[in-house]
Amino acid sequence: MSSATSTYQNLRVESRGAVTVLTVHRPDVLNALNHATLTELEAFALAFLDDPAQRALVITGAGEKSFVAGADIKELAALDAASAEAASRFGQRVFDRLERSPKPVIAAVNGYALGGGCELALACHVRLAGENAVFGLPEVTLGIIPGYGGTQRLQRLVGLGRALEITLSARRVKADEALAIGLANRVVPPAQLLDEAVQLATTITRNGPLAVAAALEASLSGSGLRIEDGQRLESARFGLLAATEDMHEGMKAFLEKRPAQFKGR
Ligand code: DAK
Repeated sequence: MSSATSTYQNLRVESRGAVTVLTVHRPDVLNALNHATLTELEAFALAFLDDPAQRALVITGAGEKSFVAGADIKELAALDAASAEAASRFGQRVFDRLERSPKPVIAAVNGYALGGGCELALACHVRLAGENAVFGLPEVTLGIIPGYGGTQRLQRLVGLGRALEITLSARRVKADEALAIGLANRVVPPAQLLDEAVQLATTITRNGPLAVAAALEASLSGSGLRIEDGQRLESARFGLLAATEDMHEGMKAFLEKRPAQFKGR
């Protein structure tokens, strides 16, 4: 079954051309992520990655108030030491699948992105924020720490000092500040947010898919490496791309002053 037509309890999936729009849909709890939703998110991610017709993903939350207001606190309250670690590893795995996607993943942050919701946005490649977006990691107010990669990804995006201040104080970061510190790529009026995210995703889908995948892979793998090793990785990816039909088509199309027709090979 294609990722665009599968049905889920807590997710809504819609296809806009080659772009999939995924809406986390638990409006009664501001789209908080429970285990069932994370399980569906993983199944969705695998189906999306497997679907050649879908080339980019936009993730948003149901309603006008919240992207995702965190992990579901009712479920968190029931965890013990062993189950908490396992639950954390599971959520990390699901978010890793999104981050490691060779197809771009864009968060359209339409309100609260707190705790696990902020971590979901952090696992996306690009974050567009509605003017009403509110980011934050309030976990320490609950006596826990972020468990879905937040202690690792936030510092890579905004720097260790800022990440520690945000994590330790648990304060909320509004859209303008998120933009200023690099947590959001852009701030957009709420009514235009989804369209703008889909438009950006569509722009990316017009580029060579193998090149997009290689740029994602080199950038993400490289961010944990010494620059020399990262550059070696970049050269290796460049070498692989030079053997593709798409590279020859891209350059030929430029010289012939026409749009390229990429085939992904
Ligand atoms: N979980 C469960 N229910 C939630 C929720 C959440 N994260 N956020 C909101 N809700 C529910 C509310 O309880 C309320 O339900 P009812 O009372 O109507 O039954 C409903 O959504 C509407 O929320 P409010 O009435 O509170 O709406 P307001 O506009 O007044 O406030 C708010 C919006 C977002 C400021 C507020 O709801 C809020 O503070 N929510 C909690 C935000 C939060 O603390 N989120 C972070 C959760 S901690 C780990 C894995 C993951 C994590 C940690 C460890 N391991 C497995 C170890 C991650 C942790 C987190 O994400």
